[in-house]
Amino acid sequence: MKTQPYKQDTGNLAYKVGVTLDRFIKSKQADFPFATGELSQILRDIALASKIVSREISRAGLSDVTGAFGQTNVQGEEQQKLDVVANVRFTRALTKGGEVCAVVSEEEDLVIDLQNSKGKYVVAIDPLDGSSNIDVNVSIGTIFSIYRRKTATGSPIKEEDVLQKGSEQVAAGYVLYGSSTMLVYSTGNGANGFTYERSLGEFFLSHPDLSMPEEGSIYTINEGLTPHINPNILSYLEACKRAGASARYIGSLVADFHRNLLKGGIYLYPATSQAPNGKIRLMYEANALAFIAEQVGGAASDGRQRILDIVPGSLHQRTPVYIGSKNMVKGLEKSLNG
Ligand code: FBP
Repeated sequence: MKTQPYKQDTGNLAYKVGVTLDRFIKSKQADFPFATGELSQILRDIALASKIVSREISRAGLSDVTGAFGQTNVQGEEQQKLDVVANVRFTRALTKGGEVCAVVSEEEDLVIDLQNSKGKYVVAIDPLDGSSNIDVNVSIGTIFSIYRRKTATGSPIKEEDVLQKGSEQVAAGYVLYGSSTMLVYSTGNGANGFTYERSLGEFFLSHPDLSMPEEGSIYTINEGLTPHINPNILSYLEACKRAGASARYIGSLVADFHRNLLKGGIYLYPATSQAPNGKIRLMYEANALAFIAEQVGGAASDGRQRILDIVPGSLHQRTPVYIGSKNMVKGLEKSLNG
């Protein structure tokens, strides 16, 4: 039978739409030591849930998902309806995907055992980050960490499967629900960003091989905390100001982190006299962003050590967080520890 080779159309008629997240995951699968497609499936599950959550957020004012849900979570925080919606959407997607055996969520007191005897992975997730911004149409996000379980598949979930150091993450990332919805993730070979094309229902590679400037001119802290923090941090902030740095604070960790990743800067959530371990949760906020930060050439510290070296003692433990441009984090550690 006569055939002809496929000729790439070079005209603008059918302009290229770019690399979809799915194709990218497939193309990078070989980079991953345990490449059997399971991790790829988990990333797809997270992408699917984030598309649904992005839709819910974008139409929140038109549907009854704004405001409080009427319950408090283990942190004693009032759950927002969208917190609960996001928690259900991500947990359901990870369950249906079939590769995860347990989920640690900001919205759940205990580890969720997905009763999945073949699941090799544990996911820690902050389904909706930036709760104070949910109902005021300011950027919010989702943060996720992926670990391989330590014990044999099918055996009961043990503490060692869940309370793993951040350096044990096999993948991590975040979704930013901002002027556009973006997903940024890493499997330990650099980090890439994808933008959601709502009309096609697809994430497309928009920010390949992300890198964070080693130096920056943005500092990000809730200034309201300053009367209650270590004076050495105040001197560091004064030095930043004298060096011409600008203050930027959205109040959603994912959005503040993402801006500083692209522009250079440092996010600080220190210990305070009221909260000696700070506010940010290690397992499903700090660890994932620290993984990304290091993959793009930045740094993440609790003031004394790498966030990724912290040995977790409990699911919802908090940690002081200094994350962003490498030289700025180093400068902060120097100010803090003299
Ligand atoms: P949650 O919203 O998921 O609880 O996350 C914590 C957080 O909202 C971060 O996103 C943000 O950076 C910080 O707390 C804001 O804290 P504060 O209101 O004290 O400035």
